[in-house]
Amino acid sequence: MDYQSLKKEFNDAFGYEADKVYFAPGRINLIGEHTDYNGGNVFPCAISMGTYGVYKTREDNKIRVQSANIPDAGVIEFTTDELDFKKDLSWDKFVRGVLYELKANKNLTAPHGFDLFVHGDLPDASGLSSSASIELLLGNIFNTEFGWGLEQLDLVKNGQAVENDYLGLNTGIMDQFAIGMGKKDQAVLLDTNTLKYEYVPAELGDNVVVIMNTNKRRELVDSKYNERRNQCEEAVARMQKGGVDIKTLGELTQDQFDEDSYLVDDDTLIKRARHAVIENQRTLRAKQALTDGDLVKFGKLVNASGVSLRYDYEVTGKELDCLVQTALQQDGVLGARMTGAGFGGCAIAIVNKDKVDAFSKAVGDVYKKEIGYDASFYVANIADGPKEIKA
Ligand code: GAF
Repeated sequence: MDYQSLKKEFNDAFGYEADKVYFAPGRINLIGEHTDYNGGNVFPCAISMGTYGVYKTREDNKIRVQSANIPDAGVIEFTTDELDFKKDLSWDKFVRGVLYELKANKNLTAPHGFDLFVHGDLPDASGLSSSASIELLLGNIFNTEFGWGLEQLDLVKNGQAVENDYLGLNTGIMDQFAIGMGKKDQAVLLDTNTLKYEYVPAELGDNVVVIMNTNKRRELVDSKYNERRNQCEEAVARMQKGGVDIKTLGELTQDQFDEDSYLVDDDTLIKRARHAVIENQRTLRAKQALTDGDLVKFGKLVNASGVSLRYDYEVTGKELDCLVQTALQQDGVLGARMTGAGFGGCAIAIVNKDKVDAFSKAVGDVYKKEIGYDASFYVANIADGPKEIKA
């Protein structure tokens, strides 16, 4: 999306010139899925698809916002004091939520109102973190425009607080961190227990990451997501009761889990915990494989993550399974798995760059035949975090 057309969209909505254009990316996760709320490792990257925000300061305390992605909502208007959560809010829940949490946690209040036009090119609810993208977009706009001097990590944590405390979704910190701390051509290995992180060049040789979108909206994802989280916490509680001294599953090696898993004593809980423990270790092995340039091994670990998410964590479904299984049968594919929360949304495949068109056509044809509607395919460009866009 280019600067001029974004400015024009603002002008059409509000009838005057905007001051500035900002951007925050979306993210893919290479490996380390459903580990972030288990104190484990994740290995995501920010991508060039994301959310744009066109901003103009106001002198009064009115906030007016409009989104190209939700045109029916029109211009939504409120004041800098009207931030409380209400069930019937549209996408303005993010604007209010980001300001509400900054007030609650940092005692910061918007000094004046603003007009804002938002336009995202991330498919909505598709597992590429459109919510975290808008949370970090808004956090960065407010921090710059209101001169608050917060660190990017503060804005990352604020985004997570919006999810957890304002919207009531028990997500981990991966999405906001990947977006806020994103770096061009780098994946970020994050230990969600300590928040220590390291950039790792996403050097894939002759290969690229292809995003495969099921175009299935993630229905009921919030309740199933929270259920998975509760199951992991219950597994930890049972191990603690049996005398194992841990706070999260991320503290366990595979061998330790193996020896103490009898304490969990429930087949579903054992499967969930086993995924979290092994995926956490697998993420470290995958980071090592990528650093060593062993792309074949990296691809196999990506596949293993997918198997575990499908059979132990059970967060895939027929659409994601169809894309991943079909992808793995194609020529020039090193690995494939779902990415993000699952239950629909997107998968990724690591594909030889000369074979992307043939790959997308072949997988797309099978998907259409089996599922009945089209999947979409995009090559992921690994990109920087939030920034201001200039003319
Ligand atoms: C969603 C959540 F927001 C993340 O915190 C993470 O748990 C992910 O699902 C699964 O790895 O994107």
